[in-house]
Amino acid sequence: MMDFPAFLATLPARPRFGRVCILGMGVSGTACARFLLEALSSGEDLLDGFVIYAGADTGSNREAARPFIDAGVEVRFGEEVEGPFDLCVASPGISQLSGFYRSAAAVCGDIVSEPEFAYRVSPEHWVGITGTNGKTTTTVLATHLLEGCGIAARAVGNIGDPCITAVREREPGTYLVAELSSFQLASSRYLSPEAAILLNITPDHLAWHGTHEAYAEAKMKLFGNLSPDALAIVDMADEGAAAHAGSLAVRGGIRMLGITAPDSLEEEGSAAVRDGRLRVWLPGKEPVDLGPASDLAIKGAHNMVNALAAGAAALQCGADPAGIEAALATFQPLEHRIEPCGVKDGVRYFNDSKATNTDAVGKALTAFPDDPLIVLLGGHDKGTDLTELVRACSGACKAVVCFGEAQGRFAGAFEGSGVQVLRAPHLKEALLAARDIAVPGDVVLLSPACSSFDEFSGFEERGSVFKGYVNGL
Ligand code: UMA
Repeated sequence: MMDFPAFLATLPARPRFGRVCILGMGVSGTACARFLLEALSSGEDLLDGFVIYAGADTGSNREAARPFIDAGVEVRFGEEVEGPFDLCVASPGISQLSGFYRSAAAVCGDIVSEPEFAYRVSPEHWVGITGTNGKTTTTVLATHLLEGCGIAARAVGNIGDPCITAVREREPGTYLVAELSSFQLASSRYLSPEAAILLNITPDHLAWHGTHEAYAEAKMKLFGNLSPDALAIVDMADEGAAAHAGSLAVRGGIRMLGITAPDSLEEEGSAAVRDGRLRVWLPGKEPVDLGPASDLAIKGAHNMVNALAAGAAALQCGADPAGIEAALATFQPLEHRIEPCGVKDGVRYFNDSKATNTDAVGKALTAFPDDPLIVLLGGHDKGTDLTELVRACSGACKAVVCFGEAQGRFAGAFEGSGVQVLRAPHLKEALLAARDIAVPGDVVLLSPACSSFDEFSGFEERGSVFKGYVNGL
């Protein structure tokens, strides 16, 4: 990594922050603090000092704060911010409606998210990806496509790698492909990627945003500052995304690419799977063929949207179509997302533990249009309406196994649906029940529509344990 003065010399403009405070000492807060400490220690005149408001006085916050305390940085615990500050960088977990955020907003000239802060430091070569579902796959895929075409890229943001760290470490010309959550977008203002993707909008994170409208508005901030030659990519077949994209068309001056239903009319500014092939027609360019959809290892209608969106973003960043087609064919599903995890006695097993809501399960079912499916549903019940889930499963499954805390309500919802329903106390028994009724050619899919907290620490642990059980069959 180049030294700090050399890094500064690569920036189009020298940043100046004034007096800064950081809210939160998790991944985002720690990365920001590291960057600011380095800026301060470098002797370059970028800021007039900074204070860390770590949040509650917990063991983990104290531990994360220790190196900064040792380095002489002022660290405070508690949620009362005493200003004034010119700039505040707030961690995404801290809701704009919280007392902590409001207390900071009252005494700070500007309050931004960590990706916005990173963007202000280094605004070139960004791709932004948001949506309720599919962000991570699309982010990793777009990065994979750029790299496959010889364009340096790094997947950053909500995916877990903070933008500010990547900004500091990147060689000039490297693309930052940022997965951006609504929390991060809510406190962004100038962020202006070269390609901005909105995959879908369905209700989520109500507690943080207060209303669904506020959640959707936060997502739309991704498009707030697009330059005239940037590209807005929106799945127009998704009701929520299309409803909000209308305002972009009205605003004008934005190059838009709408992803449309399979075999819809091919026109400039659209992308779709047509005659089984991925077709992308960027505004002002020639239509491009990115190869057969059947070549992709990621399956399902939603993954076709992800592939079209990532392909379009890569084209926008200068990647060549042949390189994109080749890279699409080598991309493998991410862990816990319709991940193949074994074949036993002619039965194929898939781990889709990431599907913690009914919407995600509906999408997973489209990955198996011709296979007899047995789906494992259950875990910690989120209490959401199950009508749509039952409808989707009735059309696509030969059986469902309901397990965990949610088993009673889920099994009840399937009564009279015509689908065979089995019940099991936990994930392991659910898998064994599925195995017992499966015949060669069937698919057993863990796509639980629930969070995992009745039995596991998170969807990752649930998925890993499931794969272990499958291995043991
Ligand atoms: N804190 C408070 N008050 C609060 C919430 C948090 O004081 O109300 C403090 C905590 O004490 C702690 C710090 O803030 O010191 C934690 O910050 P954080 O919750 O924002 O989490 P980070 O560790 O900074 O991780 C964040 C994202 N987390 C959230 O958005 C909740 C990570 O996404 C992201 O990978 C990381 O930044 C790097 O960009 C995780 C996530 O769950 C994976 N995202 C949500 C999702 O995908 O659904 C949006």
